Amino acid sequence: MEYSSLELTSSEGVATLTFNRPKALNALNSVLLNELDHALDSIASDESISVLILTGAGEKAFIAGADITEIATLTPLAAKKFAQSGQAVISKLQALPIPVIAMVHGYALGGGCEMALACDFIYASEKTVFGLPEINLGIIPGFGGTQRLARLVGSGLAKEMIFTGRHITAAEAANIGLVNKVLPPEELRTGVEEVARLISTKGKASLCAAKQAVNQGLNTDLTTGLALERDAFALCLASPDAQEGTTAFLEKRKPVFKGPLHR
Ligand code: DAK
Repeated sequence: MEYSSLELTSSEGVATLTFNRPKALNALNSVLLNELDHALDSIASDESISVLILTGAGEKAFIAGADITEIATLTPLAAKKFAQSGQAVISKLQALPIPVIAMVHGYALGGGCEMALACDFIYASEKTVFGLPEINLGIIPGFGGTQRLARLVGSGLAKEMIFTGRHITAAEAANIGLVNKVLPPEELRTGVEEVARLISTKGKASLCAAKQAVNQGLNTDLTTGLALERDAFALCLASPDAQEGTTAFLEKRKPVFKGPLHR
């Protein structure tokens, strides 16, 4: 499929998906969300991709939110469809069986902040501005912001951001645990690619199991989470990568993981 609002590239197991509507600060409209849905399916079925990086085109923004021009024209029925397909694609992103890193610069507002929150972790440039400004439009976040932000930074800080709609800096975002690492703009890509390459050398089955255990465990109590971890651990041991990892350790050499990922 040809994309008009996305760009997908891949090199040595690391794919980069770029939101590409720079004139509208990469705002999320239905065309982009449909393309994202398609791109995620093709990434999930591509055994050569181990890690995905998400980023935005242009200097000014990762994503400045859902496309307000489109939201303003939605009938209630169209709004429901937009909400359903938007939430489904963001959930698909979160459930992708490979690690996903958000490489964020400039504005990451509303749906853009929520897109980053659905990734496994976020690296940001010093010039990033995060915020959930939906309250200023008389609406609330609808791509999981009320849920994922509260789980990540705690309900008090999440409510303060959502109730005020205020922008926060990258430094503040790192301080509250929204962002893992803040880098100067010119070092962001290298920093993200470095960690992506490191992760891509690990076993796919164990990465997938670890991601699922953390994600599913966050939605349950500790006892159930520990049971999930036990099962995921047992499944990992059935993978060729576990054989390779333990054998390599005993033979005092570096492991070479070749997958496959049980998708
Ligand atoms: N949508 C559409 N166009 C946008 C946009 C957006 N979110 N943000 C920026 N643009 C466009 C601007 O209209 C402008 O277009 P032209 O006038 O050049 O044609 C161009 O991008 C450049 O923007 P500015 O001229 O405004 O640039 P500035 O540097 O002056 O300001 C800014 C940058 C990011 C501070 C400002 O553009 C801004 O405040 N943008 C809106 C930010 C915002 O409010 N974002 C939240 C959107 S609401 C739901 C799911 C999701 C959502 C809701 C429900 N359901 C599933 C139920 C999510 C909602 C949102 O994200």
